[in-house]
Amino acid sequence: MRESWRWFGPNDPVTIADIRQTGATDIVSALHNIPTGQAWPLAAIQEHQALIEDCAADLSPLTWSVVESIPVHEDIKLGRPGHQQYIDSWITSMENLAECGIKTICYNFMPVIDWTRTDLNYKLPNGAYALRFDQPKFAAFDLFILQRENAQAEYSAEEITEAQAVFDAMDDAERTQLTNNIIAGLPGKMTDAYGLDDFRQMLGNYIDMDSAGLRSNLFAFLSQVLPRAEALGIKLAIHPDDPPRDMLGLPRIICTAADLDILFAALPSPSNGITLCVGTYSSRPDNNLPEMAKQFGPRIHFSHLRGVSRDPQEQRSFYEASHLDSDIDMIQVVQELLLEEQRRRVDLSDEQGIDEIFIRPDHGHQMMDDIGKTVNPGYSGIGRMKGLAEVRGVIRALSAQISASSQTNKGNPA
Ligand code: DNO
Repeated sequence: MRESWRWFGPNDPVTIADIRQTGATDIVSALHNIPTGQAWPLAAIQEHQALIEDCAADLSPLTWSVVESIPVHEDIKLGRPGHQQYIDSWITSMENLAECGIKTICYNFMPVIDWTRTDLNYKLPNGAYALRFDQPKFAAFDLFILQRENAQAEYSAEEITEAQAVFDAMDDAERTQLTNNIIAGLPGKMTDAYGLDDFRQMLGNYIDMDSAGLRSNLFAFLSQVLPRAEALGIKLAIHPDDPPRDMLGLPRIICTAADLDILFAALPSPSNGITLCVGTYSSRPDNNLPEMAKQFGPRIHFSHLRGVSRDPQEQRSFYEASHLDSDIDMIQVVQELLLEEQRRRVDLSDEQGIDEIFIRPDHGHQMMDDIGKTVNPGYSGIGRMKGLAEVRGVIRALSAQISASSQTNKGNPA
């Protein structure tokens, strides 16, 4: 298992020198300044790689191992005429990354919005701050701020009344804050910042698109990308839709184990894989994370480790809990990932290196010296380091157990 850490580039307040102190060995990054749809030039990748990897000989080295993400142009998701140029650029970026030895690529296929939260400063009882998604607030945005056409039909009368009350209780500043959080506020988003009018227009492009249509556009994209990825030794790792369900009238197609079954039945290429984002998948109660880690083991190339605590009354609302204290059994998930790596080891001869799973502490609380600093929401320094340290302890303890029991089994063949 390789401990990685997301770095947003030279403007990230958590610097490469900071990351080195966390003990992470690998970096997850992207060229965020290149507009969606344009190919990433080799020289730009090399320059970014040098920022990460060049260091004095007496410092612990860091390696840019994972890309998160190469954004997928909306025209590809919409299957619009002329979208082929964007697929070609995506493939060129992938080829240039392979040339630099960067071979794990996370991406997503969420229309219009990427990940979404309603509160970026949800105060926890211990005084730290977490990210939160509040369903009634989201409905208030959809129904009364965005005033999306036909939105009313997607909510029950009770939900509309509740959303109205939430909306009425907010002042203008809170409404603006909520709007910004949803349409423009989060780091690493695949969409450019826009206003409400553009946002409405972008949503409108999907008015006739259902899940089947979006899925067939994903498969058309992948059927061009995967053969090239295979030839280059690249592993693609699709990130789930966060939160994992349809929203704002948009279809979302990577939400459950059943969605992944459909994906792999259609495109079994070994390069077709997933980012097991534990926090995202566990934002709905019908996803069993340890089971998914086991079922999709060989397809997991990258994993975001964090958990959520869902609201007992409204299971679509959640906050991002501490890495080991959430609704999911993180220890069991890590155990399954380690067992998967062990299977990979058995399947290969000793000389071949196995494809280790890259993990990163996903999101962290804003705590201690993070508070009062400008940090990218979810991407604090101390909060994430706490998450990484906790998860590292679990990995070390379980790895020791797994290797002890495999030694015993070797000594006592059945
Ligand atoms: C949030 C992230 C997402 C993710 C993309 C992957 O913290 O997990 O922004 O990077 O959706 O393509």
